[in-house]
Amino acid sequence: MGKGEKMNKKKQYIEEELQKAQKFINSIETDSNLLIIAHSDGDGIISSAIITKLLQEKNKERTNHKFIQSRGKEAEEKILKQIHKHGSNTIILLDYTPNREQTYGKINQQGAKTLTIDHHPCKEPSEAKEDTEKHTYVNPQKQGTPPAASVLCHLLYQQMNGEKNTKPWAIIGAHSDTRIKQSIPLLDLTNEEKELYIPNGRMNRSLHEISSVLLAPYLKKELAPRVHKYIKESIEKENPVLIQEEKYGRTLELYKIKEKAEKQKIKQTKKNPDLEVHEEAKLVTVPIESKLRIKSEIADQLRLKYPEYVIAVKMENHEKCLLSLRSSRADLSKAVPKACEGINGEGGGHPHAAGAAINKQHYQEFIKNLKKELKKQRRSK
Ligand SMILES: [Mn+2]
Repeated sequence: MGKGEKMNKKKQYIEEELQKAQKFINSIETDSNLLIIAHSDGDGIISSAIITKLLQEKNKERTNHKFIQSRGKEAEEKILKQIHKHGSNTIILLDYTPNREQTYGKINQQGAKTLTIDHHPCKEPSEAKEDTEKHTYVNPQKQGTPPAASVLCHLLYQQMNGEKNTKPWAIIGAHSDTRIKQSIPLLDLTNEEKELYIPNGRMNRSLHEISSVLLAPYLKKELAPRVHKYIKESIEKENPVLIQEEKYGRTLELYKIKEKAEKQKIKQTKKNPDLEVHEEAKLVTVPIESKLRIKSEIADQLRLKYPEYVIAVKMENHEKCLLSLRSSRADLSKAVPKACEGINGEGGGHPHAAGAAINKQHYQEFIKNLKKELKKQRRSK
């Protein structure tokens, strides 16, 4: 099969998957109490802004938002609490799939129906994948790497005759998730749009800046709903650079935090204080200390510096070790959950980018397990 043919097949498959979401959204009653739960990164925030816009155009306006940063048991308990607090009967999960057994069951038992639009590999075995009357799951994993969640939301918006052009937003979401390559071919950009958004095949600088600002909710959680609001307004005004233009106005705080993080990041990346190299497993562990959430950015930087290795950047809170892992070769979406088996900790993500939260007492064991898994993967290649 040729490249173009493959892409057409993929497009068709994604379109079919999204028809399930379309059916779900059309079935929402006007007086429904909606709750959108999204990952608190750029991709999640943009996904939720696009879907909120769509719901508004369909006169389904009673919507609450909750942005979730971590994955695992505690996060999922928070989700259940939020649903209870708002008395929501319709839940839309974006860029985020609860992985614990029973979480969907518990939501659906409370009488609420769920729509999930995600692109993360789904943990096995999972009840998430089974569509039921109350539960719709859209995650096009079957034909190559799926695009970013915000691209899926953009395509859904288009399918449902959305009034605005959400392409630039989808590009920003994809960039913030390092999914540009998988996402661009699905956007059908005109030459004019290409020139505007990705001149010379790279993201336009102002879009790039917006993408950087989207990092702020990572650094300061309470900013996520505000960033969401700015983006929604920007989509409404069809102005992708609205946030950037207001760099000196109401989004100034975001830029300040971002700047501070940038400085710390450079310092930490250069310093590499107690960097530990586990040669046999091709693993580098890097402990850092910072009040800002910059570990994933540092992991990204170090991966570029050491492409042969898996990078694990570690930060600690009172009870847990929080890790951002990056790799160019190993499949972390398999190795990290495996390394968590039998210990007090949880983790997972994409093949080349994953995260984990491990109880402090079990950290050494986690590293031991991870090394074992990585060595196994290397042997089987
Ligand atoms: Mn994402």
